[in-house]
Amino acid sequence: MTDIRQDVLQGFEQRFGRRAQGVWSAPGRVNLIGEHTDYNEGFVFPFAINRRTLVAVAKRDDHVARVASTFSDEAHETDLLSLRPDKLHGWSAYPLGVAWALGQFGADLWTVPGVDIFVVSEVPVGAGLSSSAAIESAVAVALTDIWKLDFDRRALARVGQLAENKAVGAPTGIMDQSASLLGRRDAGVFLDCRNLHEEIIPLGFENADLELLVIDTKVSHSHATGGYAARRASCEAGARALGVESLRDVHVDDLPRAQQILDDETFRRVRHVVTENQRVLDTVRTLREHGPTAIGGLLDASHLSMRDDFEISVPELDLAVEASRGAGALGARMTGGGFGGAAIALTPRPLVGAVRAAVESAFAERGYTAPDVFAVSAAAGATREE
Ligand code: GAF
Repeated sequence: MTDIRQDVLQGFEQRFGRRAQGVWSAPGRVNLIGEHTDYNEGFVFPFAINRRTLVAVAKRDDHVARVASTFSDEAHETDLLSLRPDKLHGWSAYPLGVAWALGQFGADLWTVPGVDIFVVSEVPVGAGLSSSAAIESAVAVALTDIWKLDFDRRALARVGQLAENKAVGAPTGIMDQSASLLGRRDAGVFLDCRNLHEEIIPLGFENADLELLVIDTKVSHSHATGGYAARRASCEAGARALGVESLRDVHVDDLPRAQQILDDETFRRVRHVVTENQRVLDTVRTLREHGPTAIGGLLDASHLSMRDDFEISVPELDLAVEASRGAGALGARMTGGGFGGAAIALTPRPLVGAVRAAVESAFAERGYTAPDVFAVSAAAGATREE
């Protein structure tokens, strides 16, 4: 048994004074490409990573749900029958928000048993690797099993998204939960966010002797405040002004007309989304036709679009991208919602040390907090561990 499985079982026993019924897990994610396209009904291409959140769960003989974890002293307790998303607070909004959201999707919270849930995570919080989707997805699969519900993974992704939107208060899309639930080893999840049709695409990093480095800038961000919602609102305003249901319906060829109709800022937001959708399609095609060493330019272009058009980068992310490219990474970009978090750098394995050193020394020179640089690989999605 791995250490983290021991931790979650022991933590459960210490906190609740009995044994857990089972352990479930779900991974964080890296988005290879396709940023702020999900809520515009566009394309994304993330993968689940080899860092997971584990939950140990046992049912109770009443209607109470209790949650506790290793990352917070705060434990929470609520009656399932009086769960309200606006009454949840702190980290418990993630697991208890999922219990509430399952009810919204048809689970009968009057008949299911109460539960004790203990959470342990190796997905860093605030690093842009979606520790939130990892908790939501782990709890979603655990409760689905314990409560004997008949929800498929796409429905569970929507459950996690609803919890995030209503209980956590972040107006996010469907990408992170989809990656965490649908991920496969060594493969990316190419998702059409309009119909949630997914295709599992082999990444081939290992055979090409490549590492995907994550550079956690330590600039913490939250999507429940500010910039994320503002970007989403700009996209919706752009779609309305262009007379389309969503920006998915705008194509690269339509951009000159869009520029005549929209104000400069809205146009640049729209241009990011429209060109990013195209870059996702190009990345998938290039990967298939020429392999992963050929996708670097698309990653670079994505970063520039987020920096200049969507304006969601920060100086630390730009520096991470610049320094890793300068030291030989094939392509690099910020990943996730932006305003902090992590960059990724697709790096030939022999250059990993040089890229890490270049990023660390560039950060030190500017007086930035030391970044955390580590390799991730594509891993399986949410599962029952035991
Ligand atoms: C965050 C959100 F949760 C996702 O839904 C997505 O919009 C992403 O930012 C940006 O691509 O991770």
